[in-house]
Amino acid sequence: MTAIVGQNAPTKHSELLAWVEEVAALTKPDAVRWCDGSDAEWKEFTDLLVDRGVATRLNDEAKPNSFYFRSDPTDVARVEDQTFICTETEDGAGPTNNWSDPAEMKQTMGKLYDGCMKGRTMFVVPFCMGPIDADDPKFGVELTDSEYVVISMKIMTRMGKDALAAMGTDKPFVKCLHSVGHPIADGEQDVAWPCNDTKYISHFPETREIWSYGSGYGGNALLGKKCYALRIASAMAHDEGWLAEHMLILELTSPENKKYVVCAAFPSACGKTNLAMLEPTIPGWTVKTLGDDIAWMRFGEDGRLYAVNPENGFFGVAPGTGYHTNPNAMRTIEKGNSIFTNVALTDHGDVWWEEMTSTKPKHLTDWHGKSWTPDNGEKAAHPNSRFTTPIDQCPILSEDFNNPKGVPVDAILFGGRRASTIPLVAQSRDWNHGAFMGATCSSETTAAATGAVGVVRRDPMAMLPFIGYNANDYLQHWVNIGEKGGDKLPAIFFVNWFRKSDQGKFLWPGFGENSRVLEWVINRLEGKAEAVDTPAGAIPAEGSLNVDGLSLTEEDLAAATRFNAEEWKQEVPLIEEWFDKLGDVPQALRDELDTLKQNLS
Ligand code: GTP
Ligand code: SPV
Ligand code: MN
Repeated sequence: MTAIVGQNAPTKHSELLAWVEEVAALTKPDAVRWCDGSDAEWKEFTDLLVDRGVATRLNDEAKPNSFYFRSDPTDVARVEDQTFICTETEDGAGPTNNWSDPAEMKQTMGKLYDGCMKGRTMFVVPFCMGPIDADDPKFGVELTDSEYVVISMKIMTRMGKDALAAMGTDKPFVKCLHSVGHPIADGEQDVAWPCNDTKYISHFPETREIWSYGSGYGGNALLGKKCYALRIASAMAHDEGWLAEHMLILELTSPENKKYVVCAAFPSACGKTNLAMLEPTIPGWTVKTLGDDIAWMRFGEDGRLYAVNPENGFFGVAPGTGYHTNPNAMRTIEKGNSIFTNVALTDHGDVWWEEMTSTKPKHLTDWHGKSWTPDNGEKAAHPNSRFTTPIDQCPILSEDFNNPKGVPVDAILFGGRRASTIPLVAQSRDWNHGAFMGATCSSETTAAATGAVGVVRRDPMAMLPFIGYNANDYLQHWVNIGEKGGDKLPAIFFVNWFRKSDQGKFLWPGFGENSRVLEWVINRLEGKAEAVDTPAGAIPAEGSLNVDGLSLTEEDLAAATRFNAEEWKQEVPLIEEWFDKLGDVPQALRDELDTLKQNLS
């Protein structure tokens, strides 16, 4: 094994070489291959996957250079139950994470990793999260036995030889170890989607390592994404005084040609990709995209917070995406060079999913590989089926996407999927009130993680599954950032596109119409919009939200935007319960809860 690793290694990074050798000795692959991220490599891998019958090449006229995968039906989402934060003390992982002692976890997983790559190749995938020419580039190397992961990492990160070269001989990097956990015995046939019923997604924030086993699904397997850019990076950010957040980044230009940057944190499958690429329905406003899932925010020399998207592609929820909801996502994927997972396949070799078009195709092959017709009563695409597509294909990508300094943030939105209580938009009084809004953020669970869907749970800053350390320390970190940043910090708002009528229909039309809320947010910053103070924050005064041309009844508008004291009185005990569960909540946030209670009484 040593010979294979040493001979063709395109680096002299001694720590990397030693680690590759160590992992190869443990996992025992048939070969080790260093990935360069080139187009030739992509072609080689995708050709191979198609030849093996693992991937389907889509019709070149519809989606050039694009590939379709069906996963094992049990491997379709993040596995939060099997996600661990392994810190020296249990307190390090806090009250919201699964904890394991690092040594114990390494022992358990070491046994699983022993020989787990037999019959496969181990790929060495160097990557950088964020621009490689940043002052302090954040490198990672993923060792994986999955070709699907390699080609996905090419889309999602700055992957390959440039990242490896920039790592030099001694730059620090996050060690990301991944195996599908499915060795191939001599003479055995591989399966289309190798994985294992035993899964572990383990993080060692103190030593900046990730060990993932048993799954090929996005958030479990593309380790640059949630594992690194949120769980490990949030721990780095805590130590280094910045923020790693589950946020989209968008740039908004007003009719006066003034630019603003808005970041927004919504839980998984709650509208980040859609808002990030929004096509405003109100005249004079334009949106450009910087990111749809993760924002790293650091203080600039002027004391403001600057946001960078560490990713290089979109891993978007397919169902619900169409020209009527997110035309810019459709334009992005139509340029091709994309991967589609667990959607349905048309008879013409193109992809389809629920609500992509208003009329359903007459016949499809569904995500299980079964023949599907509109009357069979089943969803053709899995609710968490995804497209993986390069960000530079987005027609409205901001010119600042590759700017290593990032863009100065004017406003932060927190949001969730709540059928009641939470108004369409509310502005916080100040940073700590905004941090309280974030800390108490709640949402109905979605198909992005395994488990029940539609259950309301607290999801602080939409980071519940992604905080790589103690959630109370994380919340204190937000309070500390407030003290450090003072009045140069972004204003914080709360939004809810998902409030429902008594009949169960969404009150607010959402999607492009959310531009009206963005306009109100900017007008608040400019002192141009009237608001009414409520215990939940400042909500639009009558007439201050632009509803020109919006087809919505007065009643629905009122119901979508209203503050309802009765609903909030029922919310308070739920927040108290949440704070009790957290235990050691920062005093500044407990004070906010007291203020809320006083204001309600
Ligand atoms: P992750 O990638 O899991 O982090 O999800 P996300 O937050 O990027 O969510 P995304 O934008 O992909 O939206 C998830 C689902 O919510 C899709 O089915 C969308 O069609 C739907 N959705 C997004 N925005 C809106 C909205 O404004 N109103 C309504 N009703 N649905 C929306
Ligand atoms: C999410 O679940 O929030 C996602 C998809 O963005 S995953 O990469 O699986 O985390
Ligand atoms: Mn996400």
